[in-house]
Amino acid sequence: AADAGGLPPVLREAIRGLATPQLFPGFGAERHRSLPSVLLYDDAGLAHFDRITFLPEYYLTGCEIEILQARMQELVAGIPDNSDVIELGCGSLRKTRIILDALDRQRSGIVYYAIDVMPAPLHQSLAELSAQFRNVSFVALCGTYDEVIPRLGGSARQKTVLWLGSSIGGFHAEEAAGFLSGIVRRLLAPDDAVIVGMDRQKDPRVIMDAYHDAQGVTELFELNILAHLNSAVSSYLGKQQQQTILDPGQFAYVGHYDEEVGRHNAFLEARRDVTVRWPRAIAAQVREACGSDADIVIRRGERIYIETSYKFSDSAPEVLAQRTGLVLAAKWADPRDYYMLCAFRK
Ligand code: AVJ
Repeated sequence: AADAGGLPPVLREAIRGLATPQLFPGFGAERHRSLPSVLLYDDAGLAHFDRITFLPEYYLTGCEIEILQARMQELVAGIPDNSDVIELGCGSLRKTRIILDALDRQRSGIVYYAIDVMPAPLHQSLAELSAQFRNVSFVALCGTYDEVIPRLGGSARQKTVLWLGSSIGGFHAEEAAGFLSGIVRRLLAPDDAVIVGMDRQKDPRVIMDAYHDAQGVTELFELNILAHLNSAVSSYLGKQQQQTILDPGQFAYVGHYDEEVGRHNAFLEARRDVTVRWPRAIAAQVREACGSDADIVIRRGERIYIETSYKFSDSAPEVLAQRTGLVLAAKWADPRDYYMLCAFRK
């Protein structure tokens, strides 16, 4: 039998998601083909996303920075000398720098752990950042949370975990609570803190604009998931020659805000009938992942589900606290009430 092992988990998930439409929370009995949203974040995807955070329509980042600046004293007050600050998914470090600046001026002995799956933003910034601060040392940890969290546990120092950018919005409610409970259990001691950025429910037009910017950057960002899939398969096969699983030119980005649930959903819609032919070199792995390596036909108009961005109600932080066994200590909003930063304590 052919060796069917070794497919990276994210590719396995991508292949299964494409081959077999699945049920998802909030879509009723409708099944969707899908791709794992982590595939959005290769170097190109991160560069697109960084551009998104500067777009006038994408208010989330600006609001979060506004809140951080307005509430920095309260934030710093909760972070004692000689404690650890751990940022989950630090991205481009734009916000990190604001927090580090304040900590450096007011605290000593802070260790700031920046965790991200992508090495690029981390290592570019590491040298640059660590040279700038006297009272904060900066440690970059590259990897998935499962890989990295075991390397953080065990210290007796007080911890503050930062989970910013409404990253929590990418998880369905049960997953978000499960993920956070895992952090609480594996990483936190009583009195340790978690700060979570949550985008709020608001006028649907404001949210739709945030995900349909005039310059089309969001569309580039979403379509790039296909280029990344193609290059991930290529590099798995160790070939110089680029494999094409799905051609980005055959898809269009479509996003919808579901006001009832409070979430934006992003899809790629086939512009014409599209056939996926698995490269022979991965046929065995495809069979192992989904039972068959038959061609897939994605009909014109069919939508591949890419990502969800939940928008949160007033009561969401309290519900999250209950589900994770945390105590909601503070809820900070921007003047327009578009966004909130929530501080929880164990
Ligand atoms: C990084 C997941 C918070 O959902 O708003 C931005 C990703 N997608 N524009 C979000 C995203 C399209 C973003 N998160």
